[in-house]
Amino acid sequence: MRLDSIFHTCDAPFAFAVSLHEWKVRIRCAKGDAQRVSVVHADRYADPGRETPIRLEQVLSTGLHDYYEGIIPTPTRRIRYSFLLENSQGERVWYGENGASVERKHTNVFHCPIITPSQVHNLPEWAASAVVYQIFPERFHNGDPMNDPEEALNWTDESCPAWDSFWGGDLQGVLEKLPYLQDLGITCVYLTPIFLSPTNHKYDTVDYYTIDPHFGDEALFRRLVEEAHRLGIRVMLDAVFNHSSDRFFAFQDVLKNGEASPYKDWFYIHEYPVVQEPVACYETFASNLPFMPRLNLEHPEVQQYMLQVTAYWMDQAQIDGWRLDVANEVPPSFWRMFRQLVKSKNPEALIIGEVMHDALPWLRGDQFDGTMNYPLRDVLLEFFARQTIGAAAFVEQISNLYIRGTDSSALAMLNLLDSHDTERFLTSCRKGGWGWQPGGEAENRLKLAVLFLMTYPGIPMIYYGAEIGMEGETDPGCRKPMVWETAGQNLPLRQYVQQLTGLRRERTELQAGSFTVWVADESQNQAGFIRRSGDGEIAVLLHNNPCEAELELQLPPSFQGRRIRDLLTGQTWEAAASIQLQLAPYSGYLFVAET
Ligand code: ARE
Ligand code: CA
Repeated sequence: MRLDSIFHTCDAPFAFAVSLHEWKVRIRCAKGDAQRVSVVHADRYADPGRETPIRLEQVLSTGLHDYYEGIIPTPTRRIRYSFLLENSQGERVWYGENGASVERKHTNVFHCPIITPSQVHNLPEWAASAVVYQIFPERFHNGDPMNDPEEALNWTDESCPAWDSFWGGDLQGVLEKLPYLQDLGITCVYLTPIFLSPTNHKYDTVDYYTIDPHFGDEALFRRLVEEAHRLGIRVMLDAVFNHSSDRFFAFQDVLKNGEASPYKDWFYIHEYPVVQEPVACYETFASNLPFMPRLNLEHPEVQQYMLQVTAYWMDQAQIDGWRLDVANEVPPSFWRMFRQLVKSKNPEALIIGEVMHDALPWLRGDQFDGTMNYPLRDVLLEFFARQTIGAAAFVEQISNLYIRGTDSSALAMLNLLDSHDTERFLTSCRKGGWGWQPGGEAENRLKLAVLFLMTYPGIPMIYYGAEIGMEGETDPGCRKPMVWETAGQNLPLRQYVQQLTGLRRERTELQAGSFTVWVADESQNQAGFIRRSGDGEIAVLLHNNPCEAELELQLPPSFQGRRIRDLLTGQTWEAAASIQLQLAPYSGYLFVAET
């Protein structure tokens, strides 16, 4: 057995509490190396010899490794455990925190000293079944022309957004379109910032307690949340605490009073007098954006200020969660306080951080529930839009992303194809693959990606307008005004998205089910996986191929000999071990076994 490939550590994502009395363990070993893997466990204070073995299940496989996992039940909440790996030749290897050995050593074990409540990452109950819709309020719908900025353009003006364009979208607009969102199957709306700010995106907050007057006022916002709740839609706001606007009162005071300002430590000022041009003498968001001074969230006064802002909007407007801007540059110590406050106000509030890379440090249950899943988006761009990786690499990468986190965080990742910061996915599909793609081909690839998004673990997010085929380059091109005339909307695409959000909301397998790989066929470019929950199983097959295909599909063992139905088309097969399939280009299936 390849001893150098065996790996476990008593820490996420290899070990974590699923509840106060359940400890999940994962172990990795060389691909195909082990035939049987077990964990042998006991209470930490039990005498040697009192251990119980549990056979672990092989859940995922990547190019080099197999992953096994299982749950150790623990009435006492304190566990010692080691692993036993066996291969087909009868070779046996024991593995504990000091490594692998052929002989069992009772001191070579892993320790979970005690599971405490704070180690258990509880998600809001609604999270796993949520379908989120991201709205950039300036561009969604203009419900009140009276509050438009002076320079607002005509809504249907074809011109591409510039960094300083305004169109007059507002909260009244969002309120009026809630029935549209309900009809689309949306259960949660995430609004990019809405507080007072001079820019169209409002990521430079002037006053955290005032709704921007071009968007409406506090009473209107409260009405919007109430009405959304009445329609079964939750509302999340954007928490932009990493930086403020230079017009924020505290920074204005620093500009005026320099070193004498009581707010000087609220920011990272390098020297006095404070200058903004040509280079800011203080830290800003990104590099040298003088209008976005970075806030010092290590400072107790700033912490208290932002915690009060957080409490205010949760109390006043009953919002359902927060998306945290530039979350990875704000100190984790602040986010821990933030989480405690948010969950004490509303245990069902969802916290999603904006971290564009591996986010495990923030996802241990003490900071965020999930993060915006840009790493997944990168894989989806390559497989579906650009067609630069094949099914084998795709399956490997989505498996790796899945086991990068804990079970809770996997279900709360905000999975997206695009956002207000990226090129729209349909535009990427059109550019990718085999040169500029005409209508159907690019759209078919987008549809297959949507099918994936609605069936993979995590919360699917739709960026406004994606459902009707809107296109655009990266910021600011991706922020065009929403197209509302039906003549300009891709209605069949919208219907397809609606069908999938429906399935996502109906089928608990797709919400909280486990994830295992089923197909990775490089020659046909087909990927498949199974979502399994207490209610049943759904086998998802994605034929990411511009050509039709005919094939005999081998079913997963639990589907064999049963009546198979595709949830998308309703087509059925009386099955043996396999079924005959005629696959259209870029088609997908959601198989269930009915009898
Ligand atoms: C815009 C243009 C810029 C231009 C600037 C000038 O996009 O090119 O220089 O205007 O004023 C907000 C606005 C943006 C605006 C920006 C600055 O929405 O339109 O930029 O403010 O004024 C990194 C951060 C990540 C951040 C992205 C944009 O890590 O947190 O950059 N995302 C959030 C929001 C944005 C918002 C801000 C932060 C600021 O979602 O909308 O911008 O509040 C790699 C790196 C990432 C990097 C990413 C994109 O993936 O790994 O770290 O993200 O590229 O650059
Ligand atoms: Ca308006």
